[in-house]
Amino acid sequence: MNKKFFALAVIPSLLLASCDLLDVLLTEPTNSPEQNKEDEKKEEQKKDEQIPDALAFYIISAKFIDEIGHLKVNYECNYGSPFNINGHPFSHLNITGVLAKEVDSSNNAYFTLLSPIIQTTLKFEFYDTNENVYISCRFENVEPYNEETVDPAQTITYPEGYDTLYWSDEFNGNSLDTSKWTYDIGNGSNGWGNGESQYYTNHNETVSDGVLTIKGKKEYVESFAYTSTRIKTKDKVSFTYGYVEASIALPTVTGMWPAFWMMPNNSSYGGWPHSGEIDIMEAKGRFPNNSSSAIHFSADSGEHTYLTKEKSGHNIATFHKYAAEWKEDSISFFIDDVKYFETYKSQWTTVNAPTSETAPFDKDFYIILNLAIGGHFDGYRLPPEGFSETSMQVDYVRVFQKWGLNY
Ligand SMILES: [Ca+2]
Repeated sequence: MNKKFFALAVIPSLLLASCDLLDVLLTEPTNSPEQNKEDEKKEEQKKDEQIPDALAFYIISAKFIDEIGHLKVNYECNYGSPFNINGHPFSHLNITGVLAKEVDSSNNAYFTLLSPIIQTTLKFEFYDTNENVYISCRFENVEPYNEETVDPAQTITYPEGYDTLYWSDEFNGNSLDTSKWTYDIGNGSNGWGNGESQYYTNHNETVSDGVLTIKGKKEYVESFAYTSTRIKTKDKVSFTYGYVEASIALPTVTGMWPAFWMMPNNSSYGGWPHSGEIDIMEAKGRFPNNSSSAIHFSADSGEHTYLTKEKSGHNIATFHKYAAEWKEDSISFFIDDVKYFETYKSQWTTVNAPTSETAPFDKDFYIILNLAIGGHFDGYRLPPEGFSETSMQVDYVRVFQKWGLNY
């Protein structure tokens, strides 16, 4: 097997040396000159013995060893292992957001990834003890578990400038993957804060032929006249920044309010709207050629405020790609790769971090898919007489990031 060379980083020894000196001056002013001399000598010895001029890391192979995302990576490192580089302060190895759980004596590192089948390019990161990425490197030929039936490269089109698939659900199974999603059940408080008329169940959705279908039905449950489903990745998959895309076909029945959106995982800046909300796609069923995007946050005064834009000219009943590109300084929205709305950090605020330039859109968010019925978005309109059911279909949800950026 060909060995490939993937990363080389020269240790900034001059910088290290001057930092060490500064550290000595700041933290040990009362030491005797002899003690200082001895310490310096020890430091020098330590560097001579333990810090290489360059660190090289070779990935020999990376292979999924089962269907549920267990990955085995065989590597060589010219200076110890990723977990024990002879005293050099690397604390851990991370691969596209997931920590290695174990390293064996044959230089195999073991990971559990969220997207086992379709991930063919992986990003490795060595961290130092201050949680800074020290080396980033990539490996492009990850072997899927079953090469016979899956050609991972064929199914994914990367957005321009993005080369890492951080997470996705392709809906290839026969039921909702509950390692990725959880249900919101019921009608929430005041229709999930929106005056929605449906009751969300854990069974109005199906997964088949590679597509998630969420059904909105005329059906009485509890005291509500409609049922539907709402799913989210909260506490399972959340992230900061990236290109978030789903291919979705929407219902065109009056009263339908389908959405693909994101909420903060930890609400670090306080309850809604202070920690933000990113609505990648919302639609009103009675307008079959329109959808919109929005971000919500709080003004300096603490009042709810938002930026939104509607786009028309696409038939929402057929599949279209709806996406948000979320960066530190902007959030932009796309339909079928065409940008139609951009917001900038100078427009964002939250009352609970008034001096931050990037708050509240600088923390981990999670993804939500739902089909609401009624609610304030389209003036509490309900489906017409005789309505029985309709649906929203999702081919995939993907989160892309850029290799080399420390997301
Ligand atoms: Ca699919």
